[in-house]
Amino acid sequence: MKKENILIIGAGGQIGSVLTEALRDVYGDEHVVASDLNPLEPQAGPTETLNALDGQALEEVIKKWRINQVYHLAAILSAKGEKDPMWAWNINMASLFNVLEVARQRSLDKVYYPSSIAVFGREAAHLDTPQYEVLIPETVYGISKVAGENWANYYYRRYGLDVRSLRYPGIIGYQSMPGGGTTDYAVDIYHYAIQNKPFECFLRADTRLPMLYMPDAIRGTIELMEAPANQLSVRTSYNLAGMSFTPEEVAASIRKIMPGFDIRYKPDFRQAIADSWPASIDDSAARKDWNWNPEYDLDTMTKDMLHHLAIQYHLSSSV
Ligand code: AKB
Repeated sequence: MKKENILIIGAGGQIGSVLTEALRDVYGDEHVVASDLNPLEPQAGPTETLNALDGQALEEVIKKWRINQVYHLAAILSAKGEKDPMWAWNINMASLFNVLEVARQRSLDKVYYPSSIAVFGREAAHLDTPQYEVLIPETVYGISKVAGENWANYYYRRYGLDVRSLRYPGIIGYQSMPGGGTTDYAVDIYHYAIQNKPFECFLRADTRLPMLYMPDAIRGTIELMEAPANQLSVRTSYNLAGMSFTPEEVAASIRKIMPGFDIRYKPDFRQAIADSWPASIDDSAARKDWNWNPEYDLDTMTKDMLHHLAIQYHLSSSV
């Protein structure tokens, strides 16, 4: 077992809950402290109830558990952020500054900070959006991620703090539910399908967005964090891609297994957000620097999602 003491902030969230388990498999239950704003259920390793806006509380948790790596996953996502932009900006930026400052002052070894495809706006190339592209985001979430990436880069260049980051596309998994994002439909759709319920999609049928299956996202995150520092040429945030699809394509993929699946379309305010994002991402820098290589495509993901959800919903079918 490797000797690290890791703190996850936002461990109750969609990615945080799955990443906590994966990191505990690598580093041992006792070496991964799961923290969240809301109290977490008792679990295999230590937990803390922590508001990342409280810098002093954050520092105390870091001291208490002799933390040397922080994964800061707490954030207000794209759709929720648009309901109260100033609130979202304050949460996303103030929590990041607390993490960066305590990491700098206590000379932590590494910090992980997720960014997002939301950093891009309509001025960016829509297809195969390059690593180094104009960043004019149209959501407060995207603006906070552009700023956050630049602060990550600043702390690396100015103070030598080893901050690493990925621009996540929409993440799809059966283990947890997303909240407040524009890509959330791509998780919900599977839950409706497995329960034989018709699904109302808040995006248009032809809205193509970059997506990634959870096992790839978790593996990519850990691979980036374990890569030798001298191999990393990007210190803002790496583009990360898996697949790209539209709602009608994911519905067609589900119908290969569940032919009766019914989808309707009722686009809402999230359509404008999706329209400002790329349809596909060029992740060649991640592939070159630390050998990123996703394993799942749409159909293999659909098969795996429906299989696991059938078990979760106690369905006897052999999906
Ligand atoms: C969202 O939809 O806001 C997130 C993201 C792409 O960062 N899933």
